[in-house]
Amino acid sequence: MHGAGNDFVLVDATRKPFRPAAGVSRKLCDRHFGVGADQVLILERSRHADLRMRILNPDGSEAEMCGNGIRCAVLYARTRGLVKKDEMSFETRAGIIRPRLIGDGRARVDMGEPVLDAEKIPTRGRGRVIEAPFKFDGGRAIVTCVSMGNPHCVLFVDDLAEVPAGTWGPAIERHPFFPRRTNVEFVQVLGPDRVRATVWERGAGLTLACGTGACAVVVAGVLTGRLRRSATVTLPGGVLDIEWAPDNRVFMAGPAAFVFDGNFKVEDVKVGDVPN
Ligand code: ZDR
Repeated sequence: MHGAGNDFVLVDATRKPFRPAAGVSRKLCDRHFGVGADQVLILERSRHADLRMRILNPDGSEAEMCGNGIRCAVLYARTRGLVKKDEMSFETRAGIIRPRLIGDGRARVDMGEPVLDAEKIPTRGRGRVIEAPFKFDGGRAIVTCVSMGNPHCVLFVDDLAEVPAGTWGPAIERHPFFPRRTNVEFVQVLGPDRVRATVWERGAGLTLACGTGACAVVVAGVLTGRLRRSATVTLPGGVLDIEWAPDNRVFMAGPAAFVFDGNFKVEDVKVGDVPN
């Protein structure tokens, strides 16, 4: 499945458990030696919500939340009859998330409240990290940090085309200021309710879209006086509509789509095939 080009191998583990060994997500996500995806999503039964969603990055790390993934998960669960209602709840490491299908393959998701407390994001900063000067291997920038369950570091730039996202991204992702590493958003403001962004994802690299990242971008844009509370974020793979509501919750709306169904045997997933 994919959401705005952020693509996933979604494993339905509601009937048969799927607890992959380390390295399996790297193999499945590999576009040459595996299926090819930005993340592996695992759907499971939950005692606390309609379903549980786990998110594995290609490097094997487990993410707390995935905004584009949760839209795919709600579409999958509804279409395949796992849950027989348009609005449902998903247990994630970032808490209970509530997506709702709004027709035409689109979903609107209550992404919860952003976390701005520097230590909780987590960062090694104190208070809030808003428009903070930041030096890293290969450059310097002004950054704003937000957690949407997972950590994000937002950089506003004058011209997105000029930004070396492929080298700045990994340098910032692995900077010791971020104890659990971070996703990195490069953002060009086009107007008070429009931005263009590129995302370097923790554990995944450059992707075509990032749902939690789009939310973090709008929160950072509001906090720094650049954006209104409702804005569209254009990513390389599509457009997401984000609203930071007066009750402090962030809502995201965007597309989700099936690509194909397939089967693989876990024993055929030979992790050692994938070069480092
Ligand atoms: C960016 C993301 N694909 C989404 O849509 O929110 C989430 C994937 C997880 C991310 N790479 C992380 O936090 O490690």
